[in-house]
Amino acid sequence: MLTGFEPFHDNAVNPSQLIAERLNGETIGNARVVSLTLPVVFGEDTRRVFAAIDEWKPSVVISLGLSAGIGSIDVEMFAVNHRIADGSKALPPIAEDGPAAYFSTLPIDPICAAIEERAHLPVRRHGYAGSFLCNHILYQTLRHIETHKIDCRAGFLHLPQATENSAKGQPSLPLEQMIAGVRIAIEAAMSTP
Ligand code: PCA
Repeated sequence: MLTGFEPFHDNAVNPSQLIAERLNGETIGNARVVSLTLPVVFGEDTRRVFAAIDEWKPSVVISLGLSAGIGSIDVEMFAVNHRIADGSKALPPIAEDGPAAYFSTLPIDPICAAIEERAHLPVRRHGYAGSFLCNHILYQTLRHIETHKIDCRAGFLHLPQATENSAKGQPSLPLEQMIAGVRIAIEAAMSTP
């Protein structure tokens, strides 16, 4: 299962949505991709993802999001238990009784190696997914899987702006290349024991 996010803030286009939609229905290796586009709204993101996991029973969930300003595909290592709150500088916890962090359960190094060697794209193994919706969806997805004892791997890839939609001089990657990179990441996630 692949998730992307709708446009948010001043990003008129979100490549994560375009990539999730493009790969929807594709067969990669022996896996069929099902995609979901999420609104950038705390609570609505998780409501839809939990329902989809429970209905589709995926063996792998890869969530995608835009990180405007990066020039590589960032494979996130973990999600932390905090989130941005409206109108406040405080970072309240996502789950009062939750652990400080959840580690991605994707095979991160094989994914990075596959993106670099087979898609020839810049890729980084990255610390964590921030304080906004991308960290939120990763934390909550991993928490849902763990607390319900679901047999499923999950993780997150942050993407640069698509070159087609970015201002001149801004870091970006062409959309088609990112689609190829995510396809290879899915293949690596599915084929790594
Ligand atoms: N990026 C944001 C939220 C939605 C998205 O695509 C983030 O990095 O949290």
